[in-house]
Amino acid sequence: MKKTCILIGAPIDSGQRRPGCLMGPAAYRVAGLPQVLADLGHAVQDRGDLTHGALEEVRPANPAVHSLPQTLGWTRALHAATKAALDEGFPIILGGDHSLALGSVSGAAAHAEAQGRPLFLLWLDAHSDFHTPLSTTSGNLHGTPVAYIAGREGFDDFPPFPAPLPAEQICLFGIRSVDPEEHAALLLHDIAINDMRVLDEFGICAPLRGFLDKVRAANGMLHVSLDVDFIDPAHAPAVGTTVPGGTTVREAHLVMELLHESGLMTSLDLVELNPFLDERGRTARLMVDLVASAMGRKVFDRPTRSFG
Ligand code: B3U
Ligand code: MN
Ligand code: MN
Repeated sequence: MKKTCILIGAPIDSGQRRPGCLMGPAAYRVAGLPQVLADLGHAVQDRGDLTHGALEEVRPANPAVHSLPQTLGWTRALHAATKAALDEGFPIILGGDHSLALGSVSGAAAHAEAQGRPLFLLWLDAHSDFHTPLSTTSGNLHGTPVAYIAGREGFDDFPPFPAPLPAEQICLFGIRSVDPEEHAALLLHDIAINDMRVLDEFGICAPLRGFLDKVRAANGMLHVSLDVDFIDPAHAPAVGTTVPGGTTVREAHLVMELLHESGLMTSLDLVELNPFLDERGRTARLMVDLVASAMGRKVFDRPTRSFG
């Protein structure tokens, strides 16, 4: 199905401490994302880069937390932009660090609520990002969006999340770095955690198909949040928090191809690309190729599983 892709640049660095993610939107454009989508037959509207708007003075309850006013500003801006874009087409948010998902997913949730449809979340990441602003020890708010989305307490400074997603509607995929407090909190929630152990044993297909079947059965919307570190740093080096043991290029493409075949994905974040750490643009180009697979690029255009 051809879509109207709405590109929203989110040049955000404030959710972590290593500068460079703010160059992400420019790198995706330089790597040819708009043209790749157009060549696949989609309409493309590039809305340019957002700004975070006016900043309020807020002091975090946890002194480790930094850049809270900026993160709140981005959350509001991305909430509004993603919600509005969903009325018109398929938003692709070009990050920016993962704190952008505080806004993009809350915007998607508000849209889904207005449609009377449940929102599902596929989180493709080495990290579980399940800290709250109270529990984080790094103080980096890019480690918190899943907790916000799932309705954990500790987000008093943030706009209330529209309707926190029940655990069954969240699926973490590719996980291999979880802090002790996140680990304890995740055990209290019934979120599907497909860590690398699970993916090594069962592969990508079975767990992903299981989740997509749930989305389809519920007539749900599906937001996909793709963190560069989902992919092994050997293939995707342009990321601040490299964690070895990630997915291969082939597995990552397969995830994207299954998402495309499902026809279920309704919005997408591309996060944590730090072009300053890249090797001649290879990570940016890989991310663009993954988006192409998610949006319909195939080696052969034939029905799936026809091998005869
Ligand atoms: N859990 C750690 C590390 C981390 C989370 N997300 C990323 N890194 N990219 C933290 O700082 O919260
Ligand atoms: Mn992340
Ligand atoms: Mn990560």
